[in-house]
Amino acid sequence: MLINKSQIDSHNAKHEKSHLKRFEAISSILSDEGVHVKDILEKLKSYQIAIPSWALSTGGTRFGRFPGLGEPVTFEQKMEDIGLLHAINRSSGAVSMHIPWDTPKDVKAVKQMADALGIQFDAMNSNTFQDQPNQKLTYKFGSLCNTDAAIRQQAIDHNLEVIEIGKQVGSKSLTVWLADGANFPGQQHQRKAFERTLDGLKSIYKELPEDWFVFTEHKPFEPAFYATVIQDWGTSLLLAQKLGPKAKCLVDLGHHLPNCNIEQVVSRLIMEGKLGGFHFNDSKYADDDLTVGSLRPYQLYLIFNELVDGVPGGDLSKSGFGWMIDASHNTKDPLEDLLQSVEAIKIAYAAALIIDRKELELAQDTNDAVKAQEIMQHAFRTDLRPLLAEARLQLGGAINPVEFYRENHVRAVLARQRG
Ligand code: RM4
Ligand code: MN
Ligand code: MN
Repeated sequence: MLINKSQIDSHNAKHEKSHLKRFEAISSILSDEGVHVKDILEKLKSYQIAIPSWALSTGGTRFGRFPGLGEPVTFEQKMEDIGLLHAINRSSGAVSMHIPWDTPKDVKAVKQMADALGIQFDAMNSNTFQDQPNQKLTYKFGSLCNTDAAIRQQAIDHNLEVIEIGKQVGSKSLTVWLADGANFPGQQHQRKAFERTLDGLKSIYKELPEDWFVFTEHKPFEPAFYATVIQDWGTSLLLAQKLGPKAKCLVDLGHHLPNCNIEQVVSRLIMEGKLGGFHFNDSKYADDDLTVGSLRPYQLYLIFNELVDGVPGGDLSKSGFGWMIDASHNTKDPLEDLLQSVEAIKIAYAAALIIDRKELELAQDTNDAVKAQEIMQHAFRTDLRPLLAEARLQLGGAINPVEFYRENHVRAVLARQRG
């Protein structure tokens, strides 16, 4: 299914008047506050968030999955769905591929399709956390950390294959998330498991193209319930430091123990030049993979505050970091959920851009906690949705993405086409 311009135009025509009223009101308030609205619009317009190829279908839990209608089966259909999202919100112009879930039969054709839809290839994701049909050796006791050298080699070879596919589509990075770890105390020699993992990553690092990065993604538990090998950002940073300048750390928001100060982790990683990118989601407990911003929008905003502060000019599209949504939308239409997630990310970004940084610094330097909180919460509580809508409008997207999706019965059309 393709979204045509007349659908977008008729949606926007219906909303334009009320949008303009809201946009002009907030623009004039922001200008009075010394904010350059045009500059913010440009930043919002150029900031793209990658959709992982596995997020277009309804997720599940280990207890069950309740798939919806019209879900994509082939990688081409997944690309088509990302194209739909991008046509609606003009902010989802990138895909993050997972191998082997989405190994394309014809890489060239997939690249052509992406080009036609205006979609870039973000980080590649390897998978050594499951056994695939016809796989020689099992990852039951880990991949890169495994005590068996042949299994470690199999995992290394898989990652090298992923890089090869990535090169063909124009990706520039590889994300390695390992399920490696132990379920029982004493099961695994902690230091040796780390050293074997580091050795494996070194072999992968050696084969990285010049202009590529490798990201390690930490996670404190699950599927290993006693200890994972890359359990937190400390271990991830250690690996990145030992590997070299092309190794960085990927922060999945759900991969932290409750109450972890993620914005501080982000700040430290930027400071060390070791932040690689994000997997956005939200959670109450751990790796819940809920819609971004559905539970802790303030935390998300604090993370963007660190990003805007840490990236020159606050222009995140030029940061080189990877930006991906990693959510599961168990009971929602995945496309609607992704539209909501992208919106939440951009709201947090916009709010971080309007923080009065000079005043904030002054408050911090004079230990004025009250003033600092006023400044931070003022930006957070300013309704910036009209800016997002305006950015979309300028790029030919829909003023109200979810409403557009529903008005045009996108899911019903997909269901009719795909069954
Ligand atoms: C993990 C992690 C990875 C993702 C897998 C499917 O929890 O978030 O990024 O590839 O799930
Ligand atoms: Mn993730
Ligand atoms: Mn996860």
